Amino acid sequence: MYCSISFFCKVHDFHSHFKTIFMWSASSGLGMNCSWREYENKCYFFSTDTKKSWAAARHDCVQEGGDLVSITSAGEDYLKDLELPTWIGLSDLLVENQYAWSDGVSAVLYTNWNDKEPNNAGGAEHCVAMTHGPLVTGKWNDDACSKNHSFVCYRKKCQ
Ligand SMILES: [Ca+2]
Ligand SMILES: [Ca+2]
Repeated sequence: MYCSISFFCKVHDFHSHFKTIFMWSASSGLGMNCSWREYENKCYFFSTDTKKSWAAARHDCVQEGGDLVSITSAGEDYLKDLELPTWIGLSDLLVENQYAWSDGVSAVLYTNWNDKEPNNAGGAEHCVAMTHGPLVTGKWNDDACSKNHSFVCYRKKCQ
């Protein structure tokens, strides 16, 4: 179930710098599937229950006016809400070992690879998912793009 921006919004401030926007449909009761959140002037969607291939996940994000998330700094506060592994917008689909963000804009200046990643296992790993590292959650792994994972979209504004 994918949520439309047209659903009702309610804003919660639960600590000083993190504003969460909960979205739900009053009539259909779809609320628990909806999770758009505003963080530092961008709007994120977390597909908690929905798992898709990297391309299908990206398609959903684009349909909603966004893209798979680009991570360009170490601001990872939202990781605590994710079910891992989770697709992000990074891939080397075009040229092996040359990673690019799917939004076509963000430069790959920051990376957070897990130990021994990216390893392009079997010569067939071209899409990047956040996963668990030995000590910290949110480390990156190149994975097979056809696997069904949760995903995070982002767009510039929530409304
Ligand atoms: Ca690769
Ligand atoms: Ca890998």
